[in-house]
Amino acid sequence: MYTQAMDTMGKDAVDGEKTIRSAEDMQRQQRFDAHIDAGDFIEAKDWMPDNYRKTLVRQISQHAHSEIVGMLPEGNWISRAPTLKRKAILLAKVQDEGGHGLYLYAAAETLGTSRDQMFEALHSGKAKYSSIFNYPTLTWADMGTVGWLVDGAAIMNQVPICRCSYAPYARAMIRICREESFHQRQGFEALLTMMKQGTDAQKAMVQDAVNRWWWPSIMMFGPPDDQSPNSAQSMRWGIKRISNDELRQKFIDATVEQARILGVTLPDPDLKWNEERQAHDFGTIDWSEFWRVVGGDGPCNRERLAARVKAWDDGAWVRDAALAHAARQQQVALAA
Ligand code: FAQ
Repeated sequence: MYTQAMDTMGKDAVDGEKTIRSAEDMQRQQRFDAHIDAGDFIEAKDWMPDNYRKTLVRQISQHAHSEIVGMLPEGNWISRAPTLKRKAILLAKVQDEGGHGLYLYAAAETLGTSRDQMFEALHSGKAKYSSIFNYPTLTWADMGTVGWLVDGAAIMNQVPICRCSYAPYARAMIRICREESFHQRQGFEALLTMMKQGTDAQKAMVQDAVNRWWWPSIMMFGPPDDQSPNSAQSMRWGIKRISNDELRQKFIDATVEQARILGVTLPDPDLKWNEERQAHDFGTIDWSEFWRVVGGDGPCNRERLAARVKAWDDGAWVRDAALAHAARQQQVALAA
């Protein structure tokens, strides 16, 4: 009996340690929950639950990859922009997207995931990036339409992320949103110029681009709320502030009026104002297309991934040279 008690005590000491550790964890968890409930920001050095960290890395890396892959459909048109002004605007926009990717990779790095790990995940096809960038940019009107609709959808989705509970992500998003706003406006202005001053052929080109980009743009917000596995927890944690469906509806409502000003038709016969809901009803989204594209079988998935892998491989000598230079500088500093 005594011996057993001794044994039990020994075990208890070990279990006791566990109890103390989990009690500490519980306290940390309670403090974390209280911060989230109060709408406070979480900083990189603060304690956070593992799943909160994982969810952030998943979303931020997915977002960063979207910006970087998103440079490709537009980069395709830099050498073919119709005027010097349009070329300068497009160059600046594509450079901005590169910058956004870098802020976001840096935000994900604060969570303990290295850039190499994120690139490896992208290049091996494990990591996701936005479905929208797997569609081709066939004409110059696609440049205006990507700015108007794709950047327009991106801003609608990203403004609430400026209030994301993870502070480094929220801070990155403030600057990104300012730039995205310019991107959306330049797209709208490029289309307005074609629609108001262009030839019939140019107007038809705009309408064709809008027809092709409309449905993929409204898919950007992600699956419907009742089929979105991550939404409930991300909303609870304040990572997402507004749901996929609510953002999609806000985007559609805002875009209808802009389409009227442009003089283009949105390719949805079921799109109409619903007085009772004070919102537009719209047609059924083809979610099988969305999941096919997300799963790797969109029109340009293979091309996009191959371009990123090639850029990575072609850049190996630059990374090697930078590392060799840094090592040399260190040697010089040590010798001095
Ligand atoms: N494409 O449970 P949810 C831009 C995945 S940047 C591909 O609802 P969540 C700038 C999702 O990851 C555009 N995959 O997921 C620009 C999840 O899979 P997982 C990118 C998608 O995270 C403009 C699964 O489906 N913006 O455009 C998509 O709660 C012009 C279930 O979905 C951001 O990334 C999709 N569209 O909500 C650049 C913003 N939708 O990860 C160049 C930040 C969903 O479990 C030119 N991200 N999935 O394997 C977000 O706000 C969220 O991650 C959502 C998805 C809303 C995209």
